[in-house]
Amino acid sequence: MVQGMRFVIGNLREASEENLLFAKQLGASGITLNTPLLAGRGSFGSGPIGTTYWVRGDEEVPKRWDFFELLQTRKRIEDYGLALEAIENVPIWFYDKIMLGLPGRDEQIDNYCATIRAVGKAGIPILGYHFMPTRVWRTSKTTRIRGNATCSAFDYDLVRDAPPMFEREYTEDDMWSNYEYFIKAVLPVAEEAGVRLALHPDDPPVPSLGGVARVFRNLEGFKRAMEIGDSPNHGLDFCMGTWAESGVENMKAALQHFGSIDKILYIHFRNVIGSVPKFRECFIDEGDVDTLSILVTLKNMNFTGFLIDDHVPQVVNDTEWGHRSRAYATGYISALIHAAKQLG
Ligand SMILES: [Mn+2]
Repeated sequence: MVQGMRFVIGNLREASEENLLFAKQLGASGITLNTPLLAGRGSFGSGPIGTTYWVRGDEEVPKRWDFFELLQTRKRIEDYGLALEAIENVPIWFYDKIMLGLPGRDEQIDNYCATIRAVGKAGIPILGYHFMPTRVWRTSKTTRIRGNATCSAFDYDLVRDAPPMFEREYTEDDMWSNYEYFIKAVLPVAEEAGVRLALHPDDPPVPSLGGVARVFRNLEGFKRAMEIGDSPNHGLDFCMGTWAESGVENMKAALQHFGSIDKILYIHFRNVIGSVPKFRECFIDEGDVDTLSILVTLKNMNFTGFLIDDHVPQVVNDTEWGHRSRAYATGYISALIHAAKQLG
């Protein structure tokens, strides 16, 4: 199915009726799921996804996702007239040993390959992933912005000397070696399964956090990632926010480079104010990125992927997921796409 540039609703944990109706009502053509609540034990039936037990630390915690649940999830979404465009991120415990090069990583790789095969067989075209064993860092989650909304912010100076998160420190060489071991094992499986893997940048894009080097923080790192993992089934989950955290010009250079070689599979479309060592998140209409010009650039590149909102500020009386704020960001993105199609 070839479609033009479009927006979908992202960051959903489950394909609940409320979520799917919300996406449909905002005019989205589809959704993405992020770290969905899948049982991963071959459940053949009963009930919508997300109602299955899920106890972290319990022996029932799954190690992979299975075909039937993924298939039922896709069909459920399509029954609401929406496409399941991608799943972003397996749970971190599916591949923590892979990222850290620990004993047991081969078992995790086998399971990751099984997940890729299941995703492909279920007809889901993209699996997004990141390679951050220390995950996303922010030094404030309650920064006050416009109208007393809150957002997150980051100041590298406060965490440069943060204690290591693991028993040892991991250098850039360590992380490259762990990454190479992983991507070379899983990409052939993705090719066979007809699944495209999309790499999200390290957020925030700083050299190291918690004793672990962050190698996917700039153009050089991403070029190297795409060389090591050289395959038509490998590309970018282009997080505009994260790239802009390293400076708007760096973001534009990466967009130009990877957009022109058709490596951008989809976009996390958010804005940011400031850049490392210090930045804060913001409403989509107030950041450093000229968002309309980015849409025009994408249009002129004949970008045919999709855009989703990403982190959004917490506004008054919103839900924890942020329905109000996400509706605002998504409506803004929808209008930008419409405007860019008229311009350029
Ligand atoms: Mn992102």
